[in-house]
Amino acid sequence: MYSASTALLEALTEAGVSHVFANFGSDHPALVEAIAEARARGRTIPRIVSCPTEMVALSCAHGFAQVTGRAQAVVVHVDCGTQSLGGAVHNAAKGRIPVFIFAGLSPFTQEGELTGSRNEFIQWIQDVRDQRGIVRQYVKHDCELRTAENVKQLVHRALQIAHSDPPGPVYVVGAREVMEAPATPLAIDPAEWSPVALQPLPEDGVATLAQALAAARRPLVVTSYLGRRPAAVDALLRLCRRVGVGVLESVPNYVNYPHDDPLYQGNHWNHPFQNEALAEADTILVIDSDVPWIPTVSRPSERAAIYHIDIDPLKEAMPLWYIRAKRSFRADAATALAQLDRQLDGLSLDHAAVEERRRHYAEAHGRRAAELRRQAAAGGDVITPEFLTAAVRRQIGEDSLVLSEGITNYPTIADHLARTRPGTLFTSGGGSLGWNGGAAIGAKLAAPERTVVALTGDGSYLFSLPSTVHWMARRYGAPFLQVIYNNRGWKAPKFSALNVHPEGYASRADDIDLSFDPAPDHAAIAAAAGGALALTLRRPDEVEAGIAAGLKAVREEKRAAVLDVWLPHL
Ligand SMILES: Cc1ncc(C[n+]2csc(CCOP(=O)(O)OP(=O)(O)O)c2C)c(N)n1
Ligand SMILES: [Mg+2]
Repeated sequence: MYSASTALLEALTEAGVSHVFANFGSDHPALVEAIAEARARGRTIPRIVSCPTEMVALSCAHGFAQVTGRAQAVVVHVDCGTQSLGGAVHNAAKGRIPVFIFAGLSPFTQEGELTGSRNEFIQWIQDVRDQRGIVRQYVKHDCELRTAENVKQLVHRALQIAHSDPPGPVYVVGAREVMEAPATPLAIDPAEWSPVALQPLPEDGVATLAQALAAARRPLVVTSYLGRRPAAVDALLRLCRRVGVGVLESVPNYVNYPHDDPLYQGNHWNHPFQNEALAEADTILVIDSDVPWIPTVSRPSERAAIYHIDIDPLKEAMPLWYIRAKRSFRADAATALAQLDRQLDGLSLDHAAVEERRRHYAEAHGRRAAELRRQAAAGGDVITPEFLTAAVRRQIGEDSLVLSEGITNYPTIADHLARTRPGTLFTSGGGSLGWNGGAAIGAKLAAPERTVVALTGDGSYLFSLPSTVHWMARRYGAPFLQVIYNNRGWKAPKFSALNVHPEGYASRADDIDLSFDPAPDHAAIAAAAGGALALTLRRPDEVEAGIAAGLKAVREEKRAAVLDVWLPHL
């Protein structure tokens, strides 16, 4: 039997999808049957990974794509499973993550007219008016498979859209009868469905930007997600060293620049003060950033000339967005930076000026490094997040893949991990908490030879559905080290409230409903669900040994480890 579902699996396999993160239901008999048939006949299909909750399934695909750049498939159950994807859809959309999501539709016949016709009560309940509407404002593309005859074309098309810049999630639905229907086998050349070519800068833009950077006194690059393509990091490093340009990361989602390079000027998040490098810059090149600065607290000088390169410079999906740029370009960062580098071959640079800029930035870099070393020292009898992160850095090695959902500790994690290699640190890129556990599994499945480390707030750990995550980690052989930055609750909303109302009632109240006391035994959840090594660390002298034991469990025993590390109370 060659059904629409056989065609779906075949198209995914041809397109290089190696994993299907699945949560099956009454809409999927044809797919379950096609999978079983393929296995029985020895046909290659993607690995099916059962995910007890959909939010975790999509987070797995998210982490996998961050490591490889490749979309994986997520299969969910009609409207209910689609809703249960929850905030993971927001994260994939905001984080520019390619992923193929497939959901069934309730059968559209009820008298047995077609194979797959209704035969369960729930098929009336789950028949909704606009299932695709549930996720439409978050996906790049949505479509319905209406006939078995063009399933392969529509799957390849959806993946082509998902992978074309800027990447994003796509959502495809098919009713039970359509997915059961016989299809005519069709040969397709996947090369004809490649993503669209990356966009370069226009020639006059290359000249303008190279000139502006070369002539500036304090040129600064501000970036957040340029490091999604490691090639762009190398290109940025070359350009900045050549011209003497500083680099400031704003809300970084990736490793955008090696932290040990003297031109690196740190990372700015919700810090409630003006960033110095930003204030003194006279020429600013914003490349790949959704939030280059927060004008109410930190902004460029009025006199600074701002230039902007982004694959989505208009941020069309955000109602409020502007940055006063002199020129704005829609272009791929790596391509644009390579063009600028070539343009500089034809310019005679003022070497003394380049040297002065390098020296200026190196001095600021040195001051910052000294301050970070001071912060990382042990803080008496409490475990500070700085001390913890520095210990994690020392033990995990430069090549480990780190997923950070540290929330109020995002800046500490970025600073004290001080990553030097592109593609070794990720955040979700979105704002819906709970990505880290699923993403860690996805990252491990994508790179089984690497050590995977998830750093999470205690709130974000609970949002990540740890019982699902740790059951999957054991079931699918995806062990990772998870470190919980446990401040016994939600510190971020406290920061938000006191920022707006510093002297209000909330500032004086004993309880503002944000603490988790008495705290759950977080690590024990993972032990119960997936046999993880579970450790709770309360004193600084337990930290090094705890991390070592966790890494040993992950690397040698091939089981996950959760370290619940008690930081000062929020
Ligand atoms: C799905 C979702 N629900 C609620 C929020 C609002 N929120 C932002 S940060 C935060 C607290 C996170 O707690 P934790 O992970 O422990 O980090 P901490 O703030 O303590 O550093 C909450 C509830 C959100 N961003 N996403
Ligand atoms: Mg917390």
